[in-house]
Amino acid sequence: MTTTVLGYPRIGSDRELKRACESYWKGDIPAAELDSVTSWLRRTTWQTLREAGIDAIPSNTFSNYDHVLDTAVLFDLVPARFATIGAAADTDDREAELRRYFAMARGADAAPPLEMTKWFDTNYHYLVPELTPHTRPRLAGRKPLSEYVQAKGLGIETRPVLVGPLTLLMLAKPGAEAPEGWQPLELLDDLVACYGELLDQLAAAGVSWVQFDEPILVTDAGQAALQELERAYSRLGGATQRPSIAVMTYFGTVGAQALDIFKQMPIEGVGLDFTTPETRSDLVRVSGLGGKTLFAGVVDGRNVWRADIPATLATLSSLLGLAGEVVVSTSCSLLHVPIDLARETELDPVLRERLAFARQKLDEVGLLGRAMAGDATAENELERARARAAQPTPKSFIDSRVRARLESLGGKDARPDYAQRSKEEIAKLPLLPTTTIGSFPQTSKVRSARAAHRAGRIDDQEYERRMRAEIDRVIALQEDIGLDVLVHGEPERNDMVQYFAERLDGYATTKHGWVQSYGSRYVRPPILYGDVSRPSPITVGWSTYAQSRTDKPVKGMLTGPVTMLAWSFVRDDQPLGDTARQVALALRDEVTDLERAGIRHIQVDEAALRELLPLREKEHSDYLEWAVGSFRIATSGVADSTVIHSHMCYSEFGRIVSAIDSLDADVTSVEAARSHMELVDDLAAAGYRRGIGPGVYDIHSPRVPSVAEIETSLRAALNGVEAARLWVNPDCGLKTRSYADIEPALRNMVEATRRVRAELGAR
Ligand code: THG
Ligand code: ZN
Repeated sequence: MTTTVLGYPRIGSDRELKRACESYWKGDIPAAELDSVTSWLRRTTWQTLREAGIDAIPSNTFSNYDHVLDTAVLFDLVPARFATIGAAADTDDREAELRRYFAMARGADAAPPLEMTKWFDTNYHYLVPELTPHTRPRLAGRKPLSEYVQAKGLGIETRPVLVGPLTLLMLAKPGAEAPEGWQPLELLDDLVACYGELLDQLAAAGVSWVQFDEPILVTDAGQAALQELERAYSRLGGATQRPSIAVMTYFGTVGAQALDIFKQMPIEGVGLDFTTPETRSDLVRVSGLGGKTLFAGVVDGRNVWRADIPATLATLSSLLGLAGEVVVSTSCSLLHVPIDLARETELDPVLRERLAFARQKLDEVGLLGRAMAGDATAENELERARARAAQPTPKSFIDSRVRARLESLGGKDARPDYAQRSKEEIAKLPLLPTTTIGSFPQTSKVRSARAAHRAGRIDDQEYERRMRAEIDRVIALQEDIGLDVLVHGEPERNDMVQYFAERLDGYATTKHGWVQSYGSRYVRPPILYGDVSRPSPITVGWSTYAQSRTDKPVKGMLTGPVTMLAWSFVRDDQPLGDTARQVALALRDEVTDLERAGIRHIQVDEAALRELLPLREKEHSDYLEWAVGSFRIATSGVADSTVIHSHMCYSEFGRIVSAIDSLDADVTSVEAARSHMELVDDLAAAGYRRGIGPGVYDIHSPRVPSVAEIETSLRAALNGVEAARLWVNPDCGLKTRSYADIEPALRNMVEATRRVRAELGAR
């Protein structure tokens, strides 16, 4: 049985892409040098795939920044504000091309960048194309062809990968100039014509297979567009001189209806995600794909666990009668996992032998292919794989005390009704209390102290001294600015999820396990492998120290259970909800310890509550139930006077407004500056009656908001919420900003609040 993967990480095993891009942006290297690094990255990837024995190797999976942006640029879907960027530039076409490309990604002087948003339910973010009725798609680039030609020059035949037309248009948004109600999908026929032209070009170069990625089909929106799917691929498939077409779907099941349409379409291959159990039963329901090739996504492309080889072989065998040919594949691109487990020499061997990163997944795909072909070279490995699959969960992963505690907690996850709770802590604060979301700028001093401590160049005592000095500074600054509820500033944390994961049992962290989050920004998601508990207090020391430096209340800062899961690789041997409740229990210990130590305000951030919402509506209520439930486990162990805060990093709450109310926090801060406080109205309409801190200014913009602007925001908010429930804060943490930006902004925020208070006749 032949083998393939849908894509491979492109950042390089030592983050070469990040370094090259960032150097290029700084002007330290010319375009030619960036291009030579990326050329090397592509070559290395293809060679890795070939050496691993992958038969059908994808190309055009590389990107300088984002593959959706690449596709938009390929078809000249470039908003007018970028049209002149680069064009006026000097003689070098390549410099000009890159200047415009990166301007779309990162913005340029007068041109704000394209909006960035999550790629389905992964932690990868893509740039959202902006289209209008005046957009004229045309084949304007050669990237898929060039990559194919580059590989061919190395003697490697590849399958160019394209974001499919349906997915591209459905992920795009109407530009500001588009009339109300106009949808990018109206450009489908024009765009498909351009894809057709591209197919001609690729066919002429000798391409035999092209991969069209259509993950949109696993969403409700995609399901509503099956007619457009059929129209697009009937056109593309109708051409006589063209490569074979494979339409790949992933991140879930597409359902029997789409499978039926696939069967009728004039295409040669279909990729399906077999990590979702319904995929196989749907395929059986439609009696298979006929003579088409099935790219069977049996190796999970987005988790870090080794495949269960015997079970996967059984799945593959069960597919044999359901398609013309079956190709062993990954469930999605390997973009979403770290590159190579071999680098992680410090992981516990018991855990390590259960993991597979991208490179190891290639071996799994290869083994499955050889085993299905009855290849004798597979026998020894198969023997080992069978033995491994038969092993029980290691004892060190199991903590029966955690399970017992969760069970005995029973219904004790509720505080007294919000209306009945003592408001004594709130009563101590002025009307419209001012606060921040938690983190303060990470200065180079703080960063180098952390690095020195990690490397053992300074001892615990010296590290603590430096962190305390930073806390002193941050507390004094907040007092000086006149904020009401202070924070310690989180100098001890780099990535909050990483920080907590390092301090919880049942969690492991990696040294080199980088995964692209967006552009040149990567994360190292920790690995949650076992029952989770908190061996000892994590933040209590820092928070109580900060509280000892001021008479104002200091807010404790924790990351919530849903966000911990959303930004980690999580065990797949039990429901996510069970895992979330375990993390919640560990956080509950921290929350109650903070309270016992005298902290009266405790914030549990759920930055990713909206992110983890399933792609399908029918799964929403289940998700929200455990998500809300775990937040309540984390926060309900406190006295009713303790103020529980939560924070969310976005304003598209549509489907989760009532869940936000159910979290049962006393105060919720959210991003709202850019949505002009509409959110306050939405929350009020949904019956939200608690404290609300709609961000009064956008921290992501380096511009310092004026006092008048913030006053306007506050007045807008006061239209939707009575003053007694309104909190005043920026819309997100300040970690990524500099003191030069945040200090004047916070001073203006406090001044604006004073003016509005005076108007209301309050202090
Ligand atoms: N933490 C984690 N996951 C996340 C976010 C996070 N996923 C979603 C969102 N936030 C993604 N945003 C970012 C923002 C900044 C960076 C990465 C993802 C970033 N990374 C540093 C870099 O690439 O240079 C490395 C950071 C590090 O040293 O750990 O700046 O906040 N887990
Ligand atoms: Zn935020």
